[in-house]
Amino acid sequence: MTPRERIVAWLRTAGAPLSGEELARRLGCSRAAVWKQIGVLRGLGYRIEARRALGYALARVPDRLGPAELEPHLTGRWRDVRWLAETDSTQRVARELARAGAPEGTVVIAEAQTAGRGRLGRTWHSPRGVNLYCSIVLRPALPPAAVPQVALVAGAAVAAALAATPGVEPRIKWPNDVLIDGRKVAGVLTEMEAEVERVHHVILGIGVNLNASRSAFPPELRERATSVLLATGHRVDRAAVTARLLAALEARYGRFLEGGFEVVRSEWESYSCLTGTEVRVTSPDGEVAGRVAGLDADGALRLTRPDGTTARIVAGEVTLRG
Ligand code: BT5
Repeated sequence: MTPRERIVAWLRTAGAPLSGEELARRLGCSRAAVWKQIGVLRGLGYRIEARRALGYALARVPDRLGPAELEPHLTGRWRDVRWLAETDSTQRVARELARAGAPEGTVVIAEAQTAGRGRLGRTWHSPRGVNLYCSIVLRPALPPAAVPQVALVAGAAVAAALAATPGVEPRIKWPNDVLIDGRKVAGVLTEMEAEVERVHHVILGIGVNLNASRSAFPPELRERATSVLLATGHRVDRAAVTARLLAALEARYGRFLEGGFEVVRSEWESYSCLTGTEVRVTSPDGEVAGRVAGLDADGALRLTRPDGTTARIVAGEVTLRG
């Protein structure tokens, strides 16, 4: 954490004002330097009151997803959060960190993305300051073919984190779109660097629409996308939801590494909106139609074709047949 982030964290947890002298002692700098940092924080939207003879007190924290805002909510071990006011894509930033040796659990969060990425070259619309855009560096000891399962694990974690918000009933559309009322609220993207047998790193990207209003979406997305605000009528505390999601993900990812996808499968299926429905899947191997029977132990989608035979789909796009 930077000195400013440490000041915020201390003021938040102190329960009483902290004197400039105390802050200077903790930071190992002069009181004038503390005073300067307080000025910068105020400029960033923190309301810090100076109480005569007592010291500084934090009256309001801006709605941001920086380390200082997340810190009080974080419960897991992933605490190295790199915050950016804006970037092209958190995937790009996390990949560079991973190449430079960043450890598993390093999290990159941006308030806005100018070139947010979806799968297959699609874009992820990333308006400023209302949603969550994060990428996490993972270093699973897995063969490359098992990496799509990480995205399924992430989908289950996103659904579980959103389900904790009153009034939200998330569903997952295979492989990992998270929907509320049939509209997409979150997307997951995994990108990896690997050799034939060994994964170097996986960059797990998660975008969740939290407090975006209808007008925050471009017209072509308004019927297909939603946010927690649009679904419930209530704004959420973005920092609290983000921390909940990271904890949900860390827990499931840990269980998955130990026990395989099988350990997460039943939870994933409990959120699935496809089981029992008639679908058409477009995959690199062509098109298959059938009724969704469920997920295999490795995360492949199992379809029952009209002639009763079973198809296993490992990658593809699902459309509902209605
Ligand atoms: C995804 O792709 O759903 C994966 C999205 C991952 C985004 C995160 S944000 C943090 C990290 N950094 C990045 O640059 N990316 C990741 P896909 O299944 O291909 O879905 C993309 C499609 O969803 C688009 O073509 C649109 O139709 C739709 N879409 C775009 N932006 C959306 C949004 N904000 N909400 C809902 N739908 C959206």
